[in-house]
Parts: sequence; C-alpha cells; structure tokens
Amino acid sequence: DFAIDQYHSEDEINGWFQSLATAYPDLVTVTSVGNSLQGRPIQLIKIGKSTGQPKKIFWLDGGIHAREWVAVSTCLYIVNELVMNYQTNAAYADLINTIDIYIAPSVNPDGYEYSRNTDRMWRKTRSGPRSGCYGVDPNRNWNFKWNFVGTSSNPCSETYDGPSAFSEVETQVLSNFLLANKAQIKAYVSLHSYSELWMFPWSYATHTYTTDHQDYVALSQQAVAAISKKHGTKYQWGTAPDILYAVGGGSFDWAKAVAGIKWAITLELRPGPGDHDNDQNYGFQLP
Ligand code: 0X9
Ligand code: ZN
Repeated sequence: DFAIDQYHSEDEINGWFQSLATAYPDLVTVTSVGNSLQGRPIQLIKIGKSTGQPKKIFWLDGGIHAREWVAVSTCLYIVNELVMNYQTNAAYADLINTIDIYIAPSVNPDGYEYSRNTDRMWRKTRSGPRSGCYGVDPNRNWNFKWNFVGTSSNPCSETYDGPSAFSEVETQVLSNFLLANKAQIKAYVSLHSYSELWMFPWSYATHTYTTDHQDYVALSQQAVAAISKKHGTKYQWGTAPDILYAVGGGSFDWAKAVAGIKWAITLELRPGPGDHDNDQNYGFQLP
C-alpha cells in the first residue's frame, strides 16, 4: 500500500521503512544517522544479508537539497526494487549477499517538509534566522574547500555556506556517520536534480583531477552507457566545474578528500537540461 510512483512525506517514508524492517528482518535494518534541527530523524535503511563478517558498504543519499524531490523518490524506488525482487533477481541477490547497501533518502528532512508544505522551491536547511533569512546550503557546508568557490557568505543567498563549516546539525551527523564507517564505505553516491549529469571530484576547480581520474573516466563511460541503454536518456559526465560549475564545501569532494572513500559521485537526475527533452521545462518540479 506504499505507492512507489508518488512523492511521500517524511512520516510516510519512516512508516514504510518500519514496515519493511518488520517484514524482512534478515534483509533490512532501519536506523537514523541523527536528528535534524527540528528533531526529525535522518532515516537510514541498510539492505544486506549478514555474513558474520564486516562487509563493504555502498552509500546512497538523496534530498540534500529540499526541492529536489525526485532524488528522494529515486532512493525509495531503489529500496523497493532491491527488497521486493531479492528472491527472484539473481543479480540483486548477489549484491545483497556480498555488500551492504546503505540508503539515506532524505538527508535534509526539515527542508524537504518545508518544500512540501510551504515553499516548493526551498533548497536549504531551516536554521536561523540570520540577517532575517533562514537556512544554509547543505552542499556548501562541508569542511573541505569550505567558502572557497561557488558559494556565498550572505545568509539570504541560496548558496549560503553557513557561519562555519558543519554549522548545520544535518551535515554534522551525516559526516560523523561516514567517518565512523569509512573503512567499509567504498562508494558515496549523492542524488540531486536536475540536468542529467554524472559528476565526480574535484569540484572546487576546473581541470583538476584525482590521482585515480582514469578509473572515474572508465566507470563514468560504462555508467552513462548503461543509463542510456535503459531509457535513452543521455547523461553528460565529468567533474562539476568542467560540465556545470565549481563548488567548494560540497559533500562529494569531502567524501573523497577527507573520508578517503574511493568512489564519490553526484548525479543530477531528470529532467534534462535542453530542448531535446520533453520534460525539461518542469525543472525541479518534475511531476
Ligand atoms: O550546486 C549544487 O550543489 C549542485 N547542483 S544543484 O542544482 N543540485 O544544486 C551541484 C554540485 C556539484 N558538486 C558537488 N556536489 N560537490
Ligand atoms: Zn542539489
């Protein structure tokens, strides 16, 4: 009775996760990485079969920007897909037996609820007011290249990076969780919208690449080919400054530089950026 083709509230998501934990106790564990400023749990669902040994972790999060609802829904879709088809899909079963998949679908829950109930285009957290304005951009608030580029020190800006790095309790608890589990986490993937982009470090400067850049190139080519094969959508790939714009204090540079996670990837989901795309005019407000 959980409609996977609809957008859902925090309460609905949490209720569904609890029911999955009850129905699939050997497959699903539900916990939280901590609470938001307004006291909402930042829910985390772990999908994996216990082997009695520490397993590698694949991390996926969504909703760091409040108005990017499809990022939340895509996390939920993946949860549903894995849990419901585990018994019949050998590839899923193999994945779930081998690694643990950690999915945090809505890592800015106060912002998400504010976007659902009050201001559809809300992006930031809900801290403040500072200078009469609310919120910090949680994808400018991490302590790597904080306040360096693509950011603002004005509390009224959409890309306000906060009074200090990790000023936001949401980025604090999330980063602490990632650090505590960094030995196991092999991939950090963060979902945003929109424009159909597949991005990897470094995002703080143009033409600035990691030492394993060739690994990222090879993976990205395979990934966008796989995406295209499914529905014909053409994702562009590259570093954020090379294909979008430079950003300091973002989560994925931090995941690579500070937590030392091998794969750190940010996607901009649908709709696409251009005229070729029938749904491009919806922007963040994808039906
Ligand atoms: O500006 C952003 O934070 C992202 N675009 S969005 O329209 N979803 O706001 C791009 C971020 C790319 N870089 C990192 N994630 N570090
Ligand atoms: Zn975003």
